[in-house]
Amino acid sequence: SPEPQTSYSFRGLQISSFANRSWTRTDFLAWLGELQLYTWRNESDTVGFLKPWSQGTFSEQQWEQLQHTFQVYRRSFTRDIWEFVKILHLDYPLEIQISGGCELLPRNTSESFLRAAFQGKDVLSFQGMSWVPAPDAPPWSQELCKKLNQDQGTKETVHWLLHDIWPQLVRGLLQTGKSELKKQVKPEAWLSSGPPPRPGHLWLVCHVSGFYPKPVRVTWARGEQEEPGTQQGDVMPNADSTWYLRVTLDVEAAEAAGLSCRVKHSSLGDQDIILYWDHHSSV
Ligand code: 7LP
Repeated sequence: SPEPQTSYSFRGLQISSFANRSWTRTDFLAWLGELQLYTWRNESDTVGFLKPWSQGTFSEQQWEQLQHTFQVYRRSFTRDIWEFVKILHLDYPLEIQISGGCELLPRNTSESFLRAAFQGKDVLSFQGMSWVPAPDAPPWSQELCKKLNQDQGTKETVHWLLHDIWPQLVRGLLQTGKSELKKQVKPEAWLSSGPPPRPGHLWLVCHVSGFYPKPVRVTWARGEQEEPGTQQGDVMPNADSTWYLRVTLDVEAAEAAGLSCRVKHSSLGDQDIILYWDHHSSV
């Protein structure tokens, strides 16, 4: 059952496309929990803030230093890949995705990861103090890791980002973004019937809309007993940055009486929303 979120994970994604020998672009995106905080498009020289609190508790100067590290990295990365492609005889076009993240754990500890994918498949990750090929990666990823592992300076920078900077950034963001991160918005819920799936059956739909944050549990039940065959849809975004979900049930018309839809959400505390099909006036 959903609980007020107590831990937030920080996630960064780099997407690099190399179309041919000369055309390439690299974009970065990063989130704290479900909120995107940063964007850095290929066309831009600087990292863009998507929230007024994106700088966390870093000073202007600390942020400049961090940004400079990333500017150097972006240039070097592109140059490196062109070189690797030649050495390893890889074919264009190629897509490289690098994802990294950090989770704050109890007792002031944290857990971080960094991994890279080539053409959508994992090729390597950073473990402890070195680059390691992914299980089932192509044979050249051994060679690639060997080469990357010779660069002590870069390994130290990666370790510093993963284990010092990211956790520090996240701790700051939890302070500067506090009110937005703690935001709770209650859902409304209503029932409707969909097109009958087959003669003598009803298609019951329970709509839940306007809730925040995203975790929610919606079930069809008879008394306390959850109905088998409940179909949960995908949680969809509303335009006002709240969420929407519908949960459906196919039942024999005669069995619809006594069914209810139950909504559990952190904003509701213990006060689940319960809607009874019997009370619902079908049109
Ligand atoms: C920052 C260090 O991506 C994701 C965060 C990584 C931050 C790394 C850095 O920019 C490059 C420059 O290094 C040189 O200057 C440094 C000081 O500025 C140090 O002195 C360093 O010793 C010196 O060498 C460096 O060029 C680096 O190689 C850039 C890229 C690093 C990198 N590696 C991991 C991901 C590779 C994934 C490739 C996957 C792939 C490759 C080829 C084909 C298919 C798939 N360092």
